[in-house]
Parts: sequence; C-alpha cells; structure tokens
Amino acid sequence: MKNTRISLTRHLVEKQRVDGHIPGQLRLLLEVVARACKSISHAVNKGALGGVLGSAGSENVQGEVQKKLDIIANEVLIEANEWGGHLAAMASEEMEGIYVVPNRYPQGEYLLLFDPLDGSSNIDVNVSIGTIFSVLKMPDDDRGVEEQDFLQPGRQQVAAGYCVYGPQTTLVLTVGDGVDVFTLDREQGSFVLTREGLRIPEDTQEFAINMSNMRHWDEPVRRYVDECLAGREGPRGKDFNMRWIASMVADVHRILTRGGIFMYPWDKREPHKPGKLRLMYEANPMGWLVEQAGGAATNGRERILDVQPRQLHERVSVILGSRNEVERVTRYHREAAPAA
Ligand code: AHM
Ligand code: MG
Repeated sequence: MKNTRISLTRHLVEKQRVDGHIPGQLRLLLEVVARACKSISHAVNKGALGGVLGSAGSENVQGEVQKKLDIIANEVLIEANEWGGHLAAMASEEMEGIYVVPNRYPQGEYLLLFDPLDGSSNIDVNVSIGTIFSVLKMPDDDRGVEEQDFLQPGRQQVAAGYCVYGPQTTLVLTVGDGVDVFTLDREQGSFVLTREGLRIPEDTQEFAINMSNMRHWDEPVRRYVDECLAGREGPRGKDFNMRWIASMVADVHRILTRGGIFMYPWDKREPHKPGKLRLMYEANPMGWLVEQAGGAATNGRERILDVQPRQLHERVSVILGSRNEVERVTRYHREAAPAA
C-alpha cells in the first residue's frame, strides 16, 4: 500500500530539491530544531514524573523567574544546534547575550533566535505551552558574529515557526511560501504533515486579550474591545467571543486554525516599555507566520515585520490575526492621538 504520509524530513527535502525554496543548510537547521522540539515535548509530557515542573530558583535577564522547563528547553535547543555546522550563533529569551557557536565546531551562515518555552506560567498547570523560533541570515562580511548581526527587522527572516505542546505536539512552519502544520507521531517519532497552506479567515468574532489589564489600556484598544463587548446591539452589530490561554503559542495556533485577533498591547502599567512580548523571538516569528497565512500583524501603528530592532530583548506591542480586525485596531490607533 502506498504510504501517503509525508514526514517533515521528506517535506523539507522536496522543498530543497524540487522547489529550490530552501538551501541544504537551512533544511538541516529546521530538522535540528524539530528534533529539539521533540525532545522538549517528551520532557513536557513526563511532567512531575520527570521532575521538570516548578521553579528553577533563578531569574532571566528580564527579571522573570525561570522555571525548570525554561532552562531545560533552552539547553536542549543549544545542544542540538551548536555542532551541526549550520549556525553562527543563537539568542534566546533565557540568555542575556548571544551564544556564539564554539570554535571547535564549524560555523554556518544562519542565526537562530528562540523563546524556548513560551507560556511559562502554564507549565505547572498542564496547559498548552510551546517553543517559538526565528531564523535570520548572517550579514555578508568576514568579521566574527556580534549581537548587532541579530538586529534585523522581521521581514528579513528566512524561516520561522513554533511547536505547541498541547493535547497534540504540533509544529507550524514557514519558509516564506505559506504555512504548513506537522503533528508529532509519537510511535514513529516523526513529525507528519497534517495541513498545508493554512489561511486565516479575514473576519472573526473572537478576540484574545488579557482583560484584567483593561484599566491600563490605551484608548484605541479600549474602543475596539468595548465595541466587541457591545455585541449585536453595538456598532459592530454582532456578538463576539473571547479566549485567553496566556500562552502566545496556543493563542496564535487557535487563530491560525480558525481565525481571531490576538492583542498584547502597550499599556500604562509600565509605560516606558513598548509592550510585554519580545520582538525578535515572539512577535517577529508569529507576525510572519500570520502574514504568510493571509493575516496581519502590527504594533498598532506599524507592521511588526518593519520594526527595526535596537536591542536583542526589545519588547513590542502586538496586534495580530484576522486581517480585517487587525486593520480596524490599527486604524483606531491612527485616529487617536499620536503615541507618546
Ligand atoms: P513567557 O515567554 O515568559 O512565557 O511570556 C510570554 C507569555 C505569552 O505566551 C502570553 O501571551 C503572555 O505572556 C501572557 O501574559 P499574561 O500572564 O500577562 O496574560
Ligand atoms: Mg514567551
């Protein structure tokens, strides 16, 4: 019987060989990241039995308490990626500076950024969490790799994706020609292509935002959510539903699957910070995936992928998902007073 299941490996080989969409080194990189995600998925699955739950008793560079799994996932990604010869350096939410591939290994031309374990507050309560990653190319010059090399706008990504560890482990990937979804087959130990060319519906009646921050929001965000809450009797003339998982991976996965709008906007709690989420390894990869699926991603005023990063751990306001809703919120920002 003909085996119609397409593994991630075969899918990537075909992209490299037939379509010429990706170079061999990038294919290798993506396979290695997928392998690391498999290993993280295994650790997540074991939970208390594997002794991976709870706090690690340390803080990351952003002053957030690190969970054991944050550190485990970070180490798994580094160990998997440092020796293959495809990378020059890595950067992570859990590391202050960049991690240059040690000189005992060959250096490749790619830069890998990741949030090793997104949705950390959900680890101990057995709710979906994930890994988010973004791939850039080293700028063309002969000097050694520096942090500066990572500071490229999101539109220059060459690959981006995430893996969500939920009821299923699902890897979602783009190399710039659409969005494909792979589900981990635990018996076979491989990711299998389960959806190709994802498209986000342009309209939606579902929004995702942490409502507990409402009193701190800026006027355009408040206006949008107030109108949604007014439902059928309000200016939108329809009822809206709300979801908030508090794992960006899981919220974005829902939006890629059935549409919706996700917002983690700037708010007045810490007005000097542009937002909570990180540009380079959260907003950029998710923004590109969403755009590749026909959606939109802005910070309220500018396309996320056009934001020029000034530092590795830069934060950004995030509004992404179904195109017409994101455009509406962005328009509300334009119509309001200019940002401070
Ligand atoms: P993390 O990378 O430390 O897990 O933080 C990012 C997460 C996102 O996944 C999620 O959307 C957001 O933080 C939830 O924040 P809040 O708890 O403020 O709702
Ligand atoms: Mg995160």
